[in-house]
Amino acid sequence: MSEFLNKLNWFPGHMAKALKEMSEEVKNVDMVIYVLDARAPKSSINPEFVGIIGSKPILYILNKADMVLPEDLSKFKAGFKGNNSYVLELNSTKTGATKMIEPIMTNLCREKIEKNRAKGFNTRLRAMVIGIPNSGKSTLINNLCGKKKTITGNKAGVTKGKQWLTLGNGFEVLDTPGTLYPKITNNKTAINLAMIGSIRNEVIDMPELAIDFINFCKSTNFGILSYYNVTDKTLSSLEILEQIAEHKNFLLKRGELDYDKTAFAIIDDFRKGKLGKIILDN
Ligand SMILES: Nc1nc2c(ncn2[C@@H]2O[C@H](COP(=O)(O)OP(=O)(O)OP(=O)(O)O)[C@@H](O)[C@H]2O)c(=O)[nH]1
Ligand SMILES: [Mg+2]
Repeated sequence: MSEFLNKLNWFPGHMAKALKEMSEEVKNVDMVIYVLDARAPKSSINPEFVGIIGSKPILYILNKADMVLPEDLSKFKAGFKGNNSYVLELNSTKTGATKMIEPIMTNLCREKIEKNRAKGFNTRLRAMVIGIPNSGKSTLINNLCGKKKTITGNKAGVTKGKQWLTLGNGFEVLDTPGTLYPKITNNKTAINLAMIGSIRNEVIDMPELAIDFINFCKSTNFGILSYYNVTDKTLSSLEILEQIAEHKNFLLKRGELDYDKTAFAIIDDFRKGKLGKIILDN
């Protein structure tokens, strides 16, 4: 358990309920569309989904691909390819970005389609869209529909309940609330999920998370911090946070540095892509 997570609230009851509902709904679908966040493709895997998906075909979407470098993302693609699965990089906010999805769905479900065709009837494919909170499931569905039919927002927990949508060709997709899992034992995974906005801000110790992120920059790509004019590699992560606070003039009334405001600003800058195209997983 990561220290910056408040143990009480980060796996709320509605997620447990949603996971239960998904294990029921999966019986009614032909395949699953599994939306991952390209900024953390490995950390966006929810271990609870394995049992839910079973042997259904899976289309993995490496969503928010516009926020990372293609050459970095391509290293992660191989892990998602398989006999019964396909992987697609996507920017779901771009009009028309999802036009390849329907042919891929048809291809993944060709056995069922052929069986039905032999019996003389057409197949209207049904897919359940799943993923961690804030990965872009509802945005992807709106793109598929060609209009805004679901509510979206850049924070965890926007979709509250399941919702069926019909696409132009009669295919049906089920939007589901983003879900995490009861035990995130890997600290790095927890940090990444928090950074990409998959865990509600309210249960995160922001200064702790910002320090963890600065540690990540120091160990992988110090250049990220040049956004804040930080160039001295000998500084500790706390000293870097303090330098950023001074640089931004984030002070409390008594003239002390405002650690909370600074931490929130750094995390927000990352989430908005201002710090560059960064993949947090390795
Ligand atoms: N840059 C970028 N932003 C995206 C993309 N897809 C979604 N977003 C943004 O990500 C945020 C979350 O999108 P949603 O569609 O609400 O995410 P969700 O997975 O449905 O979230 P929950 O319902 O909370 O589980 C929104 O601000 C979207 O505009 C993408 O491909 N690229
Ligand atoms: Mg949603």
